[in-house]
Amino acid sequence: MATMAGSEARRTLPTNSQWLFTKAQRLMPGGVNSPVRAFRAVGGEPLFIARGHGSRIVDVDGREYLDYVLSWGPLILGHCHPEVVGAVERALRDGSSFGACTPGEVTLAERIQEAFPSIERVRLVSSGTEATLAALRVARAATGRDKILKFDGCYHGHSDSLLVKAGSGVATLGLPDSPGVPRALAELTVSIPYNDIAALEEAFRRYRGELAAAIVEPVAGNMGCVPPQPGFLERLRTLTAEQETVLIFDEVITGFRVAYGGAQQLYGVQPDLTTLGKILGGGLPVGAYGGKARLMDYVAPAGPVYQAGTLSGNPLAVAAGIKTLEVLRRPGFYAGLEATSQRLVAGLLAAAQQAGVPLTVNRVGSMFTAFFSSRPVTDYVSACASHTARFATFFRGMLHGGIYLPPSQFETAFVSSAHSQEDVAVTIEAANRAFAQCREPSG
Ligand code: KE4
Repeated sequence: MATMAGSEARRTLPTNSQWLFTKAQRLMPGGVNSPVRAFRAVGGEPLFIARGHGSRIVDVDGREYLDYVLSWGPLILGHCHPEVVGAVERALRDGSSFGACTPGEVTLAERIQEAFPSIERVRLVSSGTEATLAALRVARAATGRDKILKFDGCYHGHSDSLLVKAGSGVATLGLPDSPGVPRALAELTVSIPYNDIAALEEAFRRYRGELAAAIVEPVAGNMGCVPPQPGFLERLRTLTAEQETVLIFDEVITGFRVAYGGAQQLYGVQPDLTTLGKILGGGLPVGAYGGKARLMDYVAPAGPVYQAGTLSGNPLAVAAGIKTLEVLRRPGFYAGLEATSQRLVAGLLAAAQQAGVPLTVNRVGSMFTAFFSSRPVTDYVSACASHTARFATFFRGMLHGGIYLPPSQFETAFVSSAHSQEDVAVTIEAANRAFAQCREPSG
């Protein structure tokens, strides 16, 4: 009979991540500082990351992974890019924060205007959530209207007006998508299906002259990657212009990602306001909102719309952002990223086909999502029809194979300039093994 000592010996000691997660759950809600990190959509427990370098991260147990989360998009240059590290180190030696004007924020604002001609004025903030909530406030002030239009499956941060899900029926008043969001506020948000031009026209017919703003991810990233169908953004632009509704492109993900000038450069549709984040901060906390001067000059102290922030334009984040954009502007940067991303996705599709696993991959530049679905994914409903259990199996198989994917079917994976051809080959090899685990049991 096994003695206590023997059975104790057989029980594996918790990993450092497991030990830390047990402790973290007593200290932070769900043990995390942002919900998706908790791995609840894929099972298992989250890894605690010790460091990153280039295309890779290392967890607190010394395991190394190829990283396709890249901090949810900011690290288009990979982890610890030497020029970005150097820029932040130099800035830190002069001070971490002043709460005063600095030359760096002027430089970054210039870079933003150069990249986004639609942005005549810009305000730096510290997160994408701040950027979108402020942009909505400007639109409501400038139009004197209260209602806003968003799209099912698009996420714009956690401000109350945007944590709203579609009401029953198309183009009906919204419902809170989280406890704590007042129903009266949620009813000011109309949410309609993405890529649905008929629903778009119905919304602008039903709420003619009432919509302060329409906010959209010009390439959706938060239901997984879903590109705009031909004509969708153009129709949205026409309808918003006709009714003097402020068109807001939420380019927190797509800005500097799908092109240096974001989705508005890629698709040739210019919004009235743009929100930015992620890559703009090179891995440090930054957000921004900007656009037509006639709108942005409503913002205090130029105008009456109040918005403020202790760390807005933080010198370290600004230094990281300026350097990151400098590297992005170098000849051939996006061509190289496109070639790597194209090769990776082609390899994943081939591996899935080889394993007989139905897979649809949506990709725009270096953002992509592998949906476990045999049908096209063009909106939130078709995204939700994906086989999420099979995605979770694939995720765990890839993690076991040293590949760190976003821990949710409804998130977007990212490629960086640090991902090499060898990294792609290793990833596809791991996918061959992981897809084999996803196959329907034979018989
Ligand atoms: P932040 O407040 O998280 O900086 O940005 C909010 C936001 C705004 N707009 C878009 C299009 C976004 O994707 C985001 C945040 N993205 C998520 C991932 N899809 C951040 C990761 C997380 O929530 O932990």
